[in-house]
Amino acid sequence: MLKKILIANRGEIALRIIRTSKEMGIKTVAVYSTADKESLHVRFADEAVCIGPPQSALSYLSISNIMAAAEITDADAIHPGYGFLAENASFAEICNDYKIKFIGPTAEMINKMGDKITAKNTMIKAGVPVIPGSDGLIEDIASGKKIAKKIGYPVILKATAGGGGKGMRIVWSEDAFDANWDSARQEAKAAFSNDGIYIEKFIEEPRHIEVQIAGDQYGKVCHLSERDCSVQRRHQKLVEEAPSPFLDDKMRKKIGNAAIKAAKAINYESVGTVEFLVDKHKQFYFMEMNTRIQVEHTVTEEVMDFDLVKEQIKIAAGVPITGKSYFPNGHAMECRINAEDPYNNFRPSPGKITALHTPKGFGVRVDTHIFANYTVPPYYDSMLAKVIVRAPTRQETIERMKRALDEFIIEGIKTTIPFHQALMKNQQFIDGDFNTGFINDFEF
Ligand code: MV4
Repeated sequence: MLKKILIANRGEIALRIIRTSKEMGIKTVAVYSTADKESLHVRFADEAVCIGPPQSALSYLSISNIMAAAEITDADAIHPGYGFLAENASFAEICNDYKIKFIGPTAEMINKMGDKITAKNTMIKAGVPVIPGSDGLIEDIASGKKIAKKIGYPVILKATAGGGGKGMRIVWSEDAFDANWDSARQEAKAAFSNDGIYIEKFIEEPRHIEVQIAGDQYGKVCHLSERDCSVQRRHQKLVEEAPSPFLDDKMRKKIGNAAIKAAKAINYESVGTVEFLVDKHKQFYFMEMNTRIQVEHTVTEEVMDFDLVKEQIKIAAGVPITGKSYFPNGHAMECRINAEDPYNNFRPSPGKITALHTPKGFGVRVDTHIFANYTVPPYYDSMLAKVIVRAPTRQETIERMKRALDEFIIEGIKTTIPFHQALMKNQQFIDGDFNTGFINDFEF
């Protein structure tokens, strides 16, 4: 088993990893920027190393500073958490060169899923359904238009280096093609230094349903059912739940098996997530694969009664998995509480938390790094806490979530708690009748 893990992250996920490591008898090393000196991950880890000033680029994204911290503390593994370097293939490669186990997939696996056209071609070969579209990169405007006409409008232009919505443009008709082509290419070039674009049929009002998978070093892969993440705003997830209210057991089995096929196609090692778009006819299509532990892994943990970070560490240490797939028990839901003002276009609201009470009680879990008198720094992601509740049914889960949100007191800064309270009372949400476009129309 691993002896000492350096956690190349901050906030709630750093705490999450420390907790499981402790339970496994593994020592932990925290790294922190000067802005996070007083953070809980620094206090709860066995050792802590300062890796630079507040700006992420000079601290949590500084590979050389993090490798130096791993060397001086003699860590034998690095857990990247999510965000920052979690899907950085060269970081995984450098860890490998230093004989430090990167707790995640290999650089090659990250690259295969990081380039979207490569990922899509791999899925076609593996027999996983993909969205109809161009056969790889589009060479020029003229061939792009020809393909769009063949597919039929509306189409969507996507950056091969993209993900999360950057460099993406919906084109409703041929006369709008040129302008969208230019702006998609420019945005992709600026964001990824790669202006490669491909085309797909635009699926209207899809649901975002993702399957949690785990694969070991010996080629075994299992799924741990799905999460519905359709409630998003500007590609930021707000609420996630498991199981999806949209799927029955038959379809759950189908999408789970497709996810296993997807992971096996790249010999995937570690925990990961295969994202699907699901249209109103319940056709599902591979969208992308996240090669990391995700924010919303907690809802799967609750319905599966299974520690995903523990599994991820065991896989990294070379422990084989059973290869059996599992189905959910009851229902779980997560609300992401951000330091943002929901009445003001979700504007960031950093600052000092002057009073705090977190929800507690049966079926309630709060994963957070905040405490009373903590100052939320302006430099990082605005997520403060995840409220995760579980109950036997979706209806009871929503009632429990309402109760938990009512108990959550955060004073001194604005948070998204009022937004979630309103959402839990929305009839469409209660009925499970929503898709990725829902929040755009949600009157709040
Ligand atoms: C799509 C789509 C409709 N049709 N592709 C958004 C992020 C990126 N990962 C892919 N995305 C989408 N791709 C086709 N062919 C709609 C979206 C999309 C979306 C997907 C999941 C969750 C929220 C979304 C919000 C807007 C658009």
